[in-house]
Amino acid sequence: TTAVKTLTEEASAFIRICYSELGKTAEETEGRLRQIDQHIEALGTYTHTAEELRYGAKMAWRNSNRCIGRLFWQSLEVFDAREAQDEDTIASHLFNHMKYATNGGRIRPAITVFAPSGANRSIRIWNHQLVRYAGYRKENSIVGDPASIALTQACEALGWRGEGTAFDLLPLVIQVDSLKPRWFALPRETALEVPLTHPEHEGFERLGLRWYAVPFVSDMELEIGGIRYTAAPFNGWYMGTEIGARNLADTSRYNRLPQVARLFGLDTSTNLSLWKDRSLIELNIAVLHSFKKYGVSIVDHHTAAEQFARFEKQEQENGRTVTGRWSWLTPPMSPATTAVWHRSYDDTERSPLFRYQEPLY
Ligand code: HEM
Ligand code: NRG
Repeated sequence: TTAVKTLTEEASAFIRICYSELGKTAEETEGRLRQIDQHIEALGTYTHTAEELRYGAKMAWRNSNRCIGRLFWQSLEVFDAREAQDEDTIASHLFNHMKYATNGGRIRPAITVFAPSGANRSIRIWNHQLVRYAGYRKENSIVGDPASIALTQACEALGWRGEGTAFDLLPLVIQVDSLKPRWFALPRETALEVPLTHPEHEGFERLGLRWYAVPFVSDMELEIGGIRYTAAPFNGWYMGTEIGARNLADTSRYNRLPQVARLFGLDTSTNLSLWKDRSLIELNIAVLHSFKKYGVSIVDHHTAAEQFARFEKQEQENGRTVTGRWSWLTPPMSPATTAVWHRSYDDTERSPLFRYQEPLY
């Protein structure tokens, strides 16, 4: 029963909510709706004001059902880069965003919004995240991040060469329209990284583990009022388990639990020793400890779940309901110790929102 909505309908649904939350008068709202109708009539599309873009991006974060970090949705910094046309200008906007957000470790949530897709134009960032490690398939093994193998091959096909370590930083890959994409190596100061140490085990640093400071998701589309922003990279800060319980632990990612278990002398010959569980704890302690020691913002999953409960309360107080996806909101460690586990969530998708788009490689 999902009727296809027209651009005019989507625009008007967005403007009504947005303008009411911003405390605009009925005259302002109706005037803007008439103006948008005329634009769509004449041009087939319309252009958001800077204020609509700013608030629409915040609403999209607020509507992100899989995100546990939504308490801070109002503090999002929105960079309007809709005028950027060529790859060099786009890259320099991205580098500026990265420096602003990284902020020496005191991470600031931000989004940069590039021109929306239109009749014969589109801007796409090929990277899943602006900072991520390459992955190389060897004879009998994989070096680096297995999740990056396809993008790494695409970068190599464009002429990029990595050093071949387990933690090579991939370049940015930017595509404008259907031109050949161009790649840009990350300037050192745009990609802060944290070497992992353990508060009680000196030998831990010899595992040579590290992770980058800021998750900048760069391959999702931001849709506001029927307008599709195909390049709109955003960042917050990490929840520790994303790194310690998934990126470094999953067998289909860095798969480092066996090494951690050996370091701590755990019995890996039987499930009964709970060596995976104990290794997960030690690895996650190392992640939180190292980020703190390095002065890089991070949140543990217990605090994040408490903050999410405050978000739910705050939304309720403002007369709004919260949508969410339980299977993503529930942290991958000790899930039943958080309140999220013991509840259910309505996974209805509301616009403005972030959605996946087809990879171009
Ligand atoms: C997903 C935490 C900021 C939008 C997630 C996930 C976590 C998380 C833990 C699940 C990731 C996974 O399991 O792979 C946080 C924290 C933030 C934050 C701690 C700190 C401020 C943001 C911001 C935005 C955002 C600034 C957008 C403006 C999203 C979206 C997803 C997501 C769209 C789903 C991603 C996907 O489907 O792959 N967040 N987030 N988050 N977050 Fe947040
Ligand atoms: N799990 C992914 C990152 C997904 C988004 N997480 C955030 N977003 N914290 C990973 O790299 O582990 N954010 O905008 O802060």
